[in-house]
Amino acid sequence: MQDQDDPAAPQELDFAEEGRKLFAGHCDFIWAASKIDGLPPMGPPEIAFAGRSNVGKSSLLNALTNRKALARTSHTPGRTQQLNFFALGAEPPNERMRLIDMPGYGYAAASKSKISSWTQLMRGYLRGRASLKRVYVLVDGRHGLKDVDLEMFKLLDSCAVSYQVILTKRDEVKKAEVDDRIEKVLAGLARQTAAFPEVIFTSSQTGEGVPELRAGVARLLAQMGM
Ligand SMILES: Nc1nc2c(ncn2[C@@H]2O[C@H](COP(=O)(O)OP(=O)(O)O)[C@@H](O)[C@H]2O)c(=O)[nH]1
Ligand SMILES: [Mg+2]
Repeated sequence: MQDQDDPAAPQELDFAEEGRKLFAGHCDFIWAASKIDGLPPMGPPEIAFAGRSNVGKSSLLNALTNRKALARTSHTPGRTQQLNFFALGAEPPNERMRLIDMPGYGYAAASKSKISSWTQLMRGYLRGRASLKRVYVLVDGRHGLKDVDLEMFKLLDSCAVSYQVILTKRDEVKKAEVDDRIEKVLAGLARQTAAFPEVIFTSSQTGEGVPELRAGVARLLAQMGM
């Protein structure tokens, strides 16, 4: 781990309990935006979850927040091309932070107009959203990085938004292949300026990696003094 040698740096372990508490609290859907002029007013820190369609985004959001169907809201047809906002920790306006479920990308059958409205919405949100602290880009652990993921990294770099890769579906990956999968992602990220150089391998089915991700979010909040 990157900051293990620095005695002043907070250790991930210290944030495990913080992270658990953060995600055990209130969590509710508060807002959906399909156009850039439809965003909610800025409030507490925001973290967003992005990834290819079917990567396991909804499942991970549910696992993180211990819900069965929190992110089902975004499953409703017609809502998939929206940014869905969830309040975490308490009800607005006292929520500690917001989770944002971003519209999936890389869907083979997507039309040109759909892709262009996706790009407009994403770009509009990613630029100039001061409260957005990090984007977690989910990548299917069975397949590793795809070209569309690299496109997403480019977009995030160009918007100067901090992001971190989360591998999903660890339960479907052979133990012997886990380290290699992580190494390959790190290598693919080496030249991406805004990428956080750590990968968490999760499974929404077994819960592996979920406490680590919660702890990472708690550490992020702590680093901002929140
Ligand atoms: N084995 C396994 N399957 C998963 C996991 N997470 C999601 N899936 C499956 O992958 C498919 C897509 O998941 P979903 O969360 O809807 O993906 P989304 O489109 O990114 O929101 C569903 O069939 C899920 O059951 C996981 O951790 N392990
Ligand atoms: Mg989904």
